[in-house]
Amino acid sequence: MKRIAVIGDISGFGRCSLTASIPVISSLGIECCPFPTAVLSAQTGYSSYHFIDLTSEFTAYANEWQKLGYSFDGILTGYIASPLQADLISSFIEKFKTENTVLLVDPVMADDGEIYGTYSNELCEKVTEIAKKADIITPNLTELCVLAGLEYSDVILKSEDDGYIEFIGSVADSLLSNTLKAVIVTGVRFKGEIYNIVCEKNSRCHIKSQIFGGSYSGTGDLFASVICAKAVLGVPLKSAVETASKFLEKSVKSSFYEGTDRNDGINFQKYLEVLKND
Ligand code: PXL
Repeated sequence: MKRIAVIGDISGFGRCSLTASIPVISSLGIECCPFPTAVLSAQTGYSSYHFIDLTSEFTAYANEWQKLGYSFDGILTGYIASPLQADLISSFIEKFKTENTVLLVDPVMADDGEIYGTYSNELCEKVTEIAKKADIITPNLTELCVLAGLEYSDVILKSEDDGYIEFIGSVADSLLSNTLKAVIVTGVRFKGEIYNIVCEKNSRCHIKSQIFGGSYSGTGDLFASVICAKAVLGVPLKSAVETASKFLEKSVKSSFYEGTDRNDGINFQKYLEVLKND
């Protein structure tokens, strides 16, 4: 059986990070090995939560995995709690990534033109360095701007132009390298629809979805988990992104009509079957 290591927090409420990755990856017939970086009573969007930082346990946990001698078909990283944790994740990648491992880095840092409160400049720089080691990254538009060194306000000025999606694609292309084989820019709003833009060395395409309400907790984590699992299974990225977009559109639609609070995440549990359709 294929195996993916997921480095991330576990939050009691918010349907994000590990509570999103474990069901998605498992439902695709892949063993999901959680590497918990923190335990939270609820994700950080809630007005109050208890945060148990597991950074001091990181090395001992990784050492035990090394002793077991297991290897991974995929490694997935997302939300990072501190610069020290970023360094530890870098060393984890050095130890566990082989030439057969798909490394998907979701460069969680920012959204809607704003850097998250818990992400310092130092942490953003470290996330940018980790992203360079990845095979696939899944930034939203704000994170793409940070990675490419562009001002979000300059990019958004073009958001009414016919060539907007092509322009974002060209920015994403500029990040591709010998290591970084694919950049998937997620959740770009354009002319009343939401676009996921897939940029690979010799191809570029986009998949559109309908918009229901604003942003919800955990959608980026669910998306990255689907893409990592599908990549490990050898599914072409365009098809993986089509499946992930359909899965998210249905889950967001259900939550929107139910009136779910954005912090509580989306009703993805009802639609895990959609993931198997390719
Ligand atoms: O979904 C990203 C995420 C993951 N983990 C925690 C978070 C967030 C976003 O706010 O707070 C703890």
